[in-house]
Amino acid sequence: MQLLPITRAAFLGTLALAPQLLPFQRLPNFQALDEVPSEKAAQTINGSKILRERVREQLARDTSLAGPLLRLAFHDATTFESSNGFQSGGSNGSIRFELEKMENRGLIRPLHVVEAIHGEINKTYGISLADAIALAGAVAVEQAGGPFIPIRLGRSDVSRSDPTYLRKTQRRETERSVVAETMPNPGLDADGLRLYFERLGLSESEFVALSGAHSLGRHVSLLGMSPSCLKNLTQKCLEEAPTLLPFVSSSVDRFDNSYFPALMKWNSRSVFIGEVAFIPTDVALVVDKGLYRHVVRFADDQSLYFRTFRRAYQKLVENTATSVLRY
Ligand SMILES: *[C@@H]1O[C@H](CO)[C@@H](O)[C@H](O)[C@H]1NC(C)=O
Ligand SMILES: *[C@@H]1O[C@H](CO)[C@@H](O)[C@H](O)[C@H]1NC(C)=O
Ligand SMILES: *[C@@H]1O[C@H](CO)[C@@H](O)[C@H](O)[C@H]1NC(C)=O
Ligand SMILES: CC(=O)N[C@H]1CO[C@H](CO)[C@@H](O)[C@@H]1O
Repeated sequence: MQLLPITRAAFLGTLALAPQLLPFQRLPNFQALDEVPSEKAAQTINGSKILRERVREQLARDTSLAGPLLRLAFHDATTFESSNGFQSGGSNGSIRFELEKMENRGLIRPLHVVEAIHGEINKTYGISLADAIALAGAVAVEQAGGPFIPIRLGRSDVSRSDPTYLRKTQRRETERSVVAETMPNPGLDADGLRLYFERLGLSESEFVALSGAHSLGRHVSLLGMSPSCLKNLTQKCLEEAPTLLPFVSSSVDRFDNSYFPALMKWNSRSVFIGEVAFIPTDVALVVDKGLYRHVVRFADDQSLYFRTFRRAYQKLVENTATSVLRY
């Protein structure tokens, strides 16, 4: 039974995190799974293994893919909305149809990588493109030095884009707390972030952990762009931007907790202008006392950060998953 060790590992992964994540589902009988892994589960195990391995190979060749692959998975998943039996968006491969959106600039490259790998395996293993995107994001984290993240699969692919606006706009007192769009607005303040991520089932510590992914990858700078691009900033200009600056840390291709000490350094006003780049939601984690508590904890304890990030990633991408097991 070659499948046995993988089944056991996948199951133990599920078991360890089961209390928070599978509140309404009965856990499968471990013994039964070991003895008779269903044909479909066996296929999924094989398919996810192959897919993870292929993504690892790509990342070994080009470490700068880690940030974009993780961003791809985030952007496919965060559009989820669920209220009163109505559900839309979420991790369902719709990102293919959303590349024109400004916030999705730079995602063509990682999408092509995932599509190419997915195209090789989907006929045999029945893994959707949405599953492949979510798995690739998890592999990017692991390969860049972060935690191993098993995830539930069984997503369906859709053939259109997700809505840009939420059905229900939410806001608290402040002007910048208004949550109207399915993608997070980079101008959200602390209350806006709370509202935005509450919708996705994430706690404060979990969304602060997710923000830590800003330590991975680069952001587009307008420095060095051609005059014609500066006049008309098209998607092509953004895709091919010559200057990509690190966000908050210089270890741009490493998944680590360096984001949090960087925020603390900023808080103590000891960061030089031009040294790092923050967006307003980063700053929101510093100026809000409740959120800043988590920044300090994660700066102090990388393994706590990894565990919290893993849980947050699973919650985010599993909103549309249907399998009971994690792969
Ligand atoms: C899964 O992979 C194992 C080992 O490579 C193979 O023996 C088995 O037949 C595969 N099962 C399916 C359903 O693809
Ligand atoms: C397999 O994936 C490729 C690329 O994502 C897609 O073009 C093709 O239609 C898929 N085929 C099946 C059978 O799902
Ligand atoms: C900007 O570039 C796009 C794509 O090349 C083009 O369709 C559009 O007309 C241009 N806009 C202006 C104002 O030049
Ligand atoms: C736009 C769209 O069709 N979104 C779908 C994404 O997938 C989830 C789960 O399958 C559906 O609930 C959404 O409606």
